[in-house]
Amino acid sequence: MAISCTQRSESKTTESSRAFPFTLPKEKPDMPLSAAMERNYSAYMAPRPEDNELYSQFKYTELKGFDYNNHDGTISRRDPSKVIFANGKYYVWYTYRNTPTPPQGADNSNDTIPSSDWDLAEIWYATSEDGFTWEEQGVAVPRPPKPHVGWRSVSTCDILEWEGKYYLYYQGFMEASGKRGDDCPVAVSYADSPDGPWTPTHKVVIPNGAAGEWDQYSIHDPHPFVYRGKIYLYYKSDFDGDPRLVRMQGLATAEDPLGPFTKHPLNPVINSGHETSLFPFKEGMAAMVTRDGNEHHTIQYAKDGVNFEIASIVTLLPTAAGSFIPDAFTNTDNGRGISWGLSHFTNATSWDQNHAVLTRFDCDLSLDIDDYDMKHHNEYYKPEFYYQHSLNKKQKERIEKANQKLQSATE
Ligand code: AAL
Repeated sequence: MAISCTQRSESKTTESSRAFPFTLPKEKPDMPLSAAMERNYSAYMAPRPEDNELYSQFKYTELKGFDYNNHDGTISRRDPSKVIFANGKYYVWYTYRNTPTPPQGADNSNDTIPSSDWDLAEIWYATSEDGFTWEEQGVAVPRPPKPHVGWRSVSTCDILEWEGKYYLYYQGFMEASGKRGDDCPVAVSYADSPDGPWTPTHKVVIPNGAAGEWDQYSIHDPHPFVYRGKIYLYYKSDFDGDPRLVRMQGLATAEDPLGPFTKHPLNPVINSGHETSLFPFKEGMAAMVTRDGNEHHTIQYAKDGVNFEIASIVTLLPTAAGSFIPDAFTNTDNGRGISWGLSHFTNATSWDQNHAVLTRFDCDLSLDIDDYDMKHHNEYYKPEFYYQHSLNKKQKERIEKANQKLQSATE
């Protein structure tokens, strides 16, 4: 049956009043929405990534000032702390390994041969005027004598400034990493100045969990902040191992930097991540969740610092980021975010020369800068970038077998 123009335009109007509009609404439109569109307005800080303060690309710059023995695997620097600014310059602390050989695995390790890249390590530090060229200052926390915590290796540190004093938290190994697993608790040293001297407490400040608990073997990546009037120390644990390891993030809080720390009853508080870095953001905490787990390559946000939700999905996140966070220790409820820091590249050349190098990353996860060039999301990489991620031998054999099966079935 023919319909009049009016009816057609009315039906079109009716139709178009139900259709999603051409101009993307800045606020959630009052209309029935799919789950994806509901999420686009409820899960993220803006319907477009460009306007999402917790979305960013990441740019990397090679650092100057660190020698790696021609990358022969005998010198490694990794797992940098947060960067702080004091005495007119930037400071960073990190795991420093300098051994006669590259890591040889737990079974081949001894008092001088490291089992892993962070075995037989110390905590060293460096300073910089600009964050690009660094001057290595030397050891901050050496390995203490047996039987003190960390006698085998002290690694993966982070810095806390509290009531005018400085505290370095670090993993304290009592056996070569890899004997059973990457097993260690966390210890702490303190100083009146970022240049030291550092006094070890020789005590475990974040203990391993009880037998059968998720964090019974490893307390990794200690990451302290001053938040909500307390010390909020986030950490990672490797658990399960069926043999596949699961890596998730926990939280422990304290009123005093030397403890006692109380582990949060909701631990793990982040269901993914390895070398995950956080920063105060608005009234909550944001997390750069890298590498492992269902929600790796995301930036997450928790208004309360505990209950994290995905705030953006990103690529090329810095691993083991030690961000420059001016309000990390100010007990802020208006966290401004970050724009740069140091991170690392592990296995920087080849496994038989296994070592890590420090690098600088830049981003726009800051409420105080508006770097549009950090907000692109239709990212493009050259073909050779993709071809570096090629099929392995087993995958090629599987495909060959599938081809043969198809050919023989059709003969
Ligand atoms: C890092 C961190 C911890 C682990 C090892 C060195 O990425 O998760 O420090 O123990 O790997």
